[in-house]
Amino acid sequence: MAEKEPKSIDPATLEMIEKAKQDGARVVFERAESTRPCPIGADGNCCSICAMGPCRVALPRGKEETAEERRKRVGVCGATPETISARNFARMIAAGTASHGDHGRVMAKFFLAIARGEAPGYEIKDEQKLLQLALDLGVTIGDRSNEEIAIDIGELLLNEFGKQEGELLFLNRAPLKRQEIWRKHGIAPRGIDIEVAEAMHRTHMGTDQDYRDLLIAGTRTALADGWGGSMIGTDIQDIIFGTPSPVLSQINLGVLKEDEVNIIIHGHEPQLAEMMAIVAQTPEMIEYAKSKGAKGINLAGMCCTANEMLMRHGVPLAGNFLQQELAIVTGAVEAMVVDVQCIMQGLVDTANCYHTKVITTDSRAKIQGATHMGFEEHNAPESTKTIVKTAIDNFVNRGKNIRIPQHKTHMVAGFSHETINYLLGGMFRSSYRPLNDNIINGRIRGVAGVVGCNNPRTPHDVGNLAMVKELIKNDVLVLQTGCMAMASGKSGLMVPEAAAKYAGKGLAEVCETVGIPPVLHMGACIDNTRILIAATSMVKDGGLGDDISDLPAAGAAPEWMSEKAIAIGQYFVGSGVFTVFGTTWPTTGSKEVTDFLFKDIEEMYGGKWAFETDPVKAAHLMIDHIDKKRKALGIDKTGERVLFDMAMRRDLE
Ligand code: XCC
Repeated sequence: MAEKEPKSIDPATLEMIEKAKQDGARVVFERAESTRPCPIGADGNCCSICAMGPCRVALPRGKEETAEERRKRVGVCGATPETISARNFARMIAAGTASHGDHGRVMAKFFLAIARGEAPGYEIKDEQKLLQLALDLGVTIGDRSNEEIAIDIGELLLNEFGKQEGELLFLNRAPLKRQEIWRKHGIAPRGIDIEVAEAMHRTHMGTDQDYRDLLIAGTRTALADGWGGSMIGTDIQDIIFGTPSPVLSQINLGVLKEDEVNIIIHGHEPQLAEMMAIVAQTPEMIEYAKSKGAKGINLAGMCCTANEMLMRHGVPLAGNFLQQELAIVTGAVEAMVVDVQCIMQGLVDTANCYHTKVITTDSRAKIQGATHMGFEEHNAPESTKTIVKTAIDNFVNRGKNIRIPQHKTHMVAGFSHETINYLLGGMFRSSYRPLNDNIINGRIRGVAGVVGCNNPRTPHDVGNLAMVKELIKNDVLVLQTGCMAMASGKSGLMVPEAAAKYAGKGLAEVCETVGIPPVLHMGACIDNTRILIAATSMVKDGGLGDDISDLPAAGAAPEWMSEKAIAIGQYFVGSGVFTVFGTTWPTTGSKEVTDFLFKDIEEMYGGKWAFETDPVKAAHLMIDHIDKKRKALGIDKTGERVLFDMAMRRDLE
């Protein structure tokens, strides 16, 4: 990043970075300057999996890659740069898959607890989705109660994690051709945990030392995330908490309120947050807040828990990943309540400069210096009340140094696959037909998923905005999740009026007719599976080929940072999608590995990776790919629209 370049495109973020400096509080933007990335590790050229190393196998500066140099570029065990690079990459996939998988497993157990009446305060909210899932999984419906059906479904899904052989059940949701590709290449995952465990074993010192084999196994692991752990998580969350439908809310640090108790919920698993949304609004808690001098309780979200709460309750979003510490810098946050994933340890240090309490709630994610208040699902209302009360009690400790940036933007979220289906086709004829038709007639050029994180190695939200604007200007409908969805929300791209302002003529016309924004918020990162299902529905609706790889579609994560993002990218590639990442690429240290991921893999799976740090150029890589697919489908030339009269119709019959 050039020295003078602003650290963010978002004025609220810039304002709080300044305030942090004045207050002597450390935040991620500053740490990213003092801790530069290790160039050897960044290229995937460092192996630290055994105690003979860590071994660095980078080509020394100024040296030519001669055959002799090449022979020297190995670890103590003789591992080549390809093996080291592929091993590191496969381990990233395994960690990402494990994280989403563990989330999905917790949801499956939670679902069973609800069905068995062991989690008071929760219920099955979406009966239709429950019954649909029962049909998909072959669970008997008959005249059984929802709970009885749910127990069977819960047991089946929980079994997906420990299953040792066969195939994951949700693979059969994919287009038939896709399933054949997976089987042909031996990458149909057997179970979720076994794929993660095997990836860890293969990458142990002295096991799999063929980079292609490692990457193929890595793809199978990633598919166990997309069509396994994540998909189970999304489906169950919809059944328990409700399938999202369009909801209007607001985003950015300006949603915090000076005269109320501000509680931020941050992380990924929504069971506590769901209860928090209920408990924080009870008269008992509001009265308690008033007794401490506050006007009420203001709940706001951060990262993916925020996306979950936004989609189902319209709870405002305080911001995305890089804004977590900045919320504390406002001086107005009583409690930062966190669960799992993407929670910076730096929160505690920032909070020490203010009155904010950082409260960890999950037994798997404690932070030294934070207050741990374990959330008990079996006693959820009471345990949530204790957390909310702790936040309220902290209101009186607020200092005078409070500044809430006056920036917030309206946004519409809640575009689940079911909602898109309904909006396009109506309740009784819901289908993707209108979308497919508009792609075929060229009003919509294609579809792009732009997802993923923020990364302080690239200016905050800049890559997302440039990419998304370029795509919609070129009539590409954009689907978003995670922190990138929030970036678009903050920039005003997620309201229906954005279509006329930013979208190309064709896309704008369709958006205006249906009444949707040109950029659709589909949820948290775990909900990238909604994009897989949407893509599958497009294939099944006909006219756009017979596999996901035939669709005029592409994916991207311009500001990624987490291992989960790599797992997601790899399951998209393994599902046939061209996927472009920005910021940095972890295998540049090995030409062979990079070539395999960027070229050769396409022959096998129909999808491949690309890396491009310029978001507009990256958008054009996606558009070029979309055009290539349109051409292959024979829909690249938009013919004259012919209106058929009755005589012409009769001639056709
Ligand atoms: Fe984390 Fe999901 Fe990335 Fe955001 S997008 S930084 S993974 S919160 Ni998931």
